Amino acid sequence: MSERTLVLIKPDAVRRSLVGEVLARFERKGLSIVAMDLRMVDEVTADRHYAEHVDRDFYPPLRAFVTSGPLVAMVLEGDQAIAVVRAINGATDGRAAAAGTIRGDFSLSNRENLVHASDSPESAAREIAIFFPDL
Ligand code: FUP
Repeated sequence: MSERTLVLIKPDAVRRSLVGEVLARFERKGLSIVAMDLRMVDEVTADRHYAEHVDRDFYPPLRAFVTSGPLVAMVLEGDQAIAVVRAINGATDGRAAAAGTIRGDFSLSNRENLVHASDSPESAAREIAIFFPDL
């Protein structure tokens, strides 16, 4: 079943010139780009996006990180895109993520882990509405 998912190529990936590397993995898998935009995220938007985490100890540095420079927001579409993209991204902590995943290959951090992807159809709908309200 075709799904849409919200993907962020985070500021660490932009700073490290890994946007093309990351995007190529999604494209080669067969996912379609529905929308894509390089932008800064302000603190209000960060708080909306990470609503489930705003009270966590790790949130202040996470917010500082995600607002620290431009990121690439996109909507990807394809068969079971939500699960497929999360498998391509790998486990949250780059140190534990499997080799062959984006995080496993390029991240050594539990915070600066290069990518975000929606974790359920409900999250995807909520997050797409935050970043691409016209879709
Ligand atoms: P994920 O769905 O894999 O992006 O992971 P979570 O929703 O659990 O966490 C969201 C983001 O919070 C992660 F991408 C990185 C950050 N995070 C931390 O900075 N410290 C933690 O201990 C856990 C998550």
